[in-house]
Amino acid sequence: MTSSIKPKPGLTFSLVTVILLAAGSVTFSAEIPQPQVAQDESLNGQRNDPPPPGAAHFEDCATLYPLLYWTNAVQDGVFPIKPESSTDHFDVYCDMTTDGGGWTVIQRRVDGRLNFDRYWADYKNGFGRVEGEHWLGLDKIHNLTSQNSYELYVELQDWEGNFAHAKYGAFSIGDESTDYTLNIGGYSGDAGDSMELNNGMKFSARDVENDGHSSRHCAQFLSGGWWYNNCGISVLNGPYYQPEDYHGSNTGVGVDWYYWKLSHYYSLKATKMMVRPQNFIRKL
Ligand SMILES: [Ca+2]
Repeated sequence: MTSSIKPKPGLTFSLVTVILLAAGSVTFSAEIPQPQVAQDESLNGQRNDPPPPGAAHFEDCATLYPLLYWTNAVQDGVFPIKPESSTDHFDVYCDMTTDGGGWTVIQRRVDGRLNFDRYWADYKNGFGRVEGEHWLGLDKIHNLTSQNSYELYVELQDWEGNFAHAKYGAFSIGDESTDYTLNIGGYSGDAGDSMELNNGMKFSARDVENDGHSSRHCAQFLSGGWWYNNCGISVLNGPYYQPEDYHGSNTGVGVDWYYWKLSHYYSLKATKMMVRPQNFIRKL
């Protein structure tokens, strides 16, 4: 290692921050990663650069939250994490403000710039940019949700400025040998439960048909990867439509969460899926 090593553009880290935990006698030192603008065009694969200082400390955004809290630095942003079973660190978007914070975002739609009609390999590895529209990747979601008991928060926004959410007290997916089988349950919220019907289903993508519909290839028919049943009542990875595009549409295809609008013909404006350990405590 020489002095020629430069930090990656866009990455800045505050140096040592000492936190005196409530016990008083325990001193914990860590370098706190600051929110950053990710430079990666794609989430495919692992990053090759050395792990940023502090990255190895955080298995998800929930484990990072206390450090931000005790330094009065709680804010949403992009941070590096490394789940227990991951071979390397990677960037995620941390939602530190919704419903107590500590959420690791696994999917986000905001403006339709990113194409979600993709093949298995893209859904496996992830695509997009974590500070904007993206799919974190099935391997990473598996690594996250297999290290603890996790919950899922789904935030939805419509074109009239309304928000709704669906929270699931239990959420995990299997590894690729199971085709990322979905385990989900324990719904609460005001968006309606449009996902427990998919419990136990394998993931499907444009080139992999694992759905429960006997005559339709759901991932092709609805143009996005998902844990389809037959084909089901939620597709947050469906094609994105602007209001002038979807109004009057009778295709039933889009960014769909049936039980909020009680319709397959309303394509949502924004979605966010994020995970957090069930035992997360907001403030120490
Ligand atoms: Ca089928």
